[in-house]
Amino acid sequence: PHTDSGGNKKRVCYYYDPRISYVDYGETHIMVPHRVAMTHGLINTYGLLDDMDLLRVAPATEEDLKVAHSEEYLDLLRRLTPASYKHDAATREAAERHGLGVVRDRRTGCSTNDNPVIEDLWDYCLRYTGGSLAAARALAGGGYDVAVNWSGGMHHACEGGASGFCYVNDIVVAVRALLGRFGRVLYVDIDAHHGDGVETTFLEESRVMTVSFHQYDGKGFFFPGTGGVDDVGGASYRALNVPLEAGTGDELYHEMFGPITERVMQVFRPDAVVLQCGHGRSQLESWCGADSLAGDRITGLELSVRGHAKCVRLLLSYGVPLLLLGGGGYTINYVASCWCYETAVAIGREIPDEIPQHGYQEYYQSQGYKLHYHEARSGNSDAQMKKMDKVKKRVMAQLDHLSA
Ligand code: TV1
Ligand code: CA
Ligand code: ZN
Repeated sequence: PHTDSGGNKKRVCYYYDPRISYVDYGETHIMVPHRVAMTHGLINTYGLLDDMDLLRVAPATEEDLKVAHSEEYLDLLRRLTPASYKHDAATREAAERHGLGVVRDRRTGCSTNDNPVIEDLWDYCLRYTGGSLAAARALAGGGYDVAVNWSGGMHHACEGGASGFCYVNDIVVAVRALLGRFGRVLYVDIDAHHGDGVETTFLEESRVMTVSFHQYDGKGFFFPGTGGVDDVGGASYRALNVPLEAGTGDELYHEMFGPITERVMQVFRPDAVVLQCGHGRSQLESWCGADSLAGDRITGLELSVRGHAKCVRLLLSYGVPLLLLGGGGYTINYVASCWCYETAVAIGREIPDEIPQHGYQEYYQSQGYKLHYHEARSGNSDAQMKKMDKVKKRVMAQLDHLSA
């Protein structure tokens, strides 16, 4: 019974480490690792664990992380603690040079603590990266068709530093592991932010292609400000960016996603695919709204759970090994609903909308205890559709360079 549209049962493995869900970015921070425990709670209560193998693995090692980061940065990460950050000026300066702690933005002059120096930082990094690495190895071993790590997907971390809540780039580590077995690896990023760290890392790697769909304002207000349609990774055309306007709903999103990924599959012919499933709607209004960015109200992308999961469905349909990773997502009950549903999609099971009784039940009250809390918003405006059609044509033309 558990088959995809092609009638094939997918062999799925899944990583979950309860230790990650106790990690605390700070009381006011919007990144809440507890959401992976909530996701796991839903997955468990829907009985999805019966249809997947649980990957229980040791954390990554420092050696594993060296394929993605400089030794200098790793040395810092390993020894950084809230106490050393607070009491040792040299450590504090080094941290801030690498994007950690309270950092002042040179352009805006604003201070941010996106990447706080938290308790057990190093252990956290080793654990979520260990999950992505184990998942990649499970695919490389040939025993699975889909591997899942909802605690991974930290796409902004770069070689020498932290960025956008990401300390270690587990995606880079996982992609390199996949390259040990697969000839070409495609990275698709549906997080509402540009997957800049992964894109930059693989610009010179001819066996990797990166494609990011994200909210983009052309003015650099919306983080990280990169990923315009003409950002194609120089002459290689293996970095593709699909900038979207705030308010983009299911219909418009899939006018872009389906045709673009289909063409990518055709011209790049990947042997494995990595999908970063950052939640499509970024709930940052309270901070990025009218008060801090005068007049520029950021509404985020407006995908429904089904619309978001359609990306998973489409990429599954190619029958190429698929690594599913988490990423952003800041309304934790929505994130858990979305990732639970996507896990069900991966194993090919329909699950009821009504959330079964379980320990985290109370989190879902505001959404009426329904998985699908938000139905597809009816269409975007004609003007927006036309504008996006132009972007699509540009992207398609860029893809022609790869087919040559
Ligand atoms: C501490 C406490 C940090 C509350 C950060 C929102 C906070 C944000 C906080 C926040 C917040 C950002 C910037 C500003 C660059 C800075 C996991 C000029 C209410 C993958 C990362 C977004 C997204 C970073 C990560 C962004 C991901 N937005 N409250 N910080 N400076 N940083 O804009 O792609 O989802 O918001
Ligand atoms: Ca993205
Ligand atoms: Zn994001």
